[in-house]
Parts: sequence; structure tokens; C-alpha cells
Amino acid sequence: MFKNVIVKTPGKTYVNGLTTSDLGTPILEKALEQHTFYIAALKQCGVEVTELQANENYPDSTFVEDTAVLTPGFAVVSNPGATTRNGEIIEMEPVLKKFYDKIYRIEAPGTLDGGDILQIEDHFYIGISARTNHEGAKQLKQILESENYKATIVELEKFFHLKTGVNYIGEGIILAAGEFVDHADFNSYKKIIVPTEEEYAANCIRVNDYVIVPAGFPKTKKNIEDAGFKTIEVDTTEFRKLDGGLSCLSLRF
Ligand code: CIR
Repeated sequence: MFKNVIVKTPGKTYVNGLTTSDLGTPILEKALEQHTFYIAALKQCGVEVTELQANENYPDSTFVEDTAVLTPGFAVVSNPGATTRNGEIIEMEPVLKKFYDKIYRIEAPGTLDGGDILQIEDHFYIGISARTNHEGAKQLKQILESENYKATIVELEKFFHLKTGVNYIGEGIILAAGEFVDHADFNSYKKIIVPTEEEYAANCIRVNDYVIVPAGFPKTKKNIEDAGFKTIEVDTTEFRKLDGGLSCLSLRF
């Protein structure tokens, strides 16, 4: 069960954030509205939401997930791989200190984005991407193993972050798209295959009794519901324009 969630409001500079997509510039008003609905969905799941103010110096800082890896007993402050995002951790660490006594850090030359970290029960998967390098992954693996978690490093082929293509929704079930549909590291889990045309919907989040799903992906939503989960749909079009999904917008612990 998650008790807490941290989110950060998109600032006016959000429209200048990083992207690899060709979906156009986000509409700020719509992004703010979608963010409000996202917070309402989280509250419906029964978590306490800590809402951080926008920081205009960091256009991508609404994607708080990338700044940390959180477990019940400790936090790991990441070292984001994009130079324009690296300073986001400076504001996040004091926030985490309110919740955690034990805080580790990923140190340069290691880089690591939280979006590359997937937890499945007591096993963490660490993606090597354009943002998370081998040194960062190695540091996190050591921290996790010292805390009695299992950790596996996964090389990404195409996906932006690990959780862009694979996510855990509980009860032994993963959502798998693209290169993760048949991937040795994940073949021991039950899978809901996300079809190519719905690939974006591989990024759903399980929060307590619900799976929050992005609006507009009916096949995946139905497959999740048929597997016995209750869903809440949230529109994320303005976050998708900057490569962001549901998981990126919060830290859940
Ligand atoms: C970036 O390029 O860093 C942001 N525009 C998107 C970050 C998405 N975060 C995530 O998948 N955890």
C-alpha cells in the first residue's frame, strides 16, 4: 500500500521541456488541468498528496519520478542524466528528508533517472538508457542489494525509459510493450501485452486498489479490467508531448 505521493505543478516553462516526440508543443492550460485531474485520481486511491510548487528554472521538473527511487525504508536521490534536469534533485532532497531518515545518493559519473527503475515486489530492474548509465545502475544495484533487495540491470534497445515499456500492476502481472513483450528478464511474470498502437499505455500505475491508466487506450484498459483490476482513466496528452507518462508525474511510497 502507498501512503504518500509527491507531485510538482508544471511551471510556465513546461512548454520548453525536453522531448523526442513529434506531437507538438504542450498547451500549458491543458497540462495544468490534466495535472489537477491526476492529483484527484491519486486522492481517490487514498494517498496523501504533497504538491510542490512549480520551479520555472526546470521545465521538466513536473516529472518528479526521475529524481528519486523510494522504498518503505530508505530513499535514493538520483542523478538525472539530462543536464537541464540535474538540478531538480537539489529541491527534492529536503522534501524527502521530511519522510526519510535514511537517504542514499547516486554520485557522478553515475547518472540515473527514476523512470528507469521498476520495482516488482522485492526485485528492482534498472534500465540502461540514454539517461541512466552503467555506473549509475551499478551504484543503485549495490545500494539495493545492501538493503536485501534483488536487482537486475536491463539494457534498453529502443524505449526512452525502462518504464516507458514495462510496468508492474501487482498480483504477479506486468504490462509489456515492444521489446519487453518477449524479454528474458520478464518472462517469468504473467503479462498483459500492450499492442503496438497502444504502446503508450504500457505506462500505467497501480496505486492501492486502482490502476490509473492513460485515457484513449481502450484495449489495454479492458485487458487490465478483465484481469480483475479497477481502473481510473486520466488524460495525459500534454505530458505525452514531452515523453512523459503517468508514472513520471509522481513519486509514490
Ligand atoms: C525528459 O525528457 O526528461 C522529460 N521530458 C520526460 C521525462 C519522463 N519521465 C519518466 O518517464 N520518468
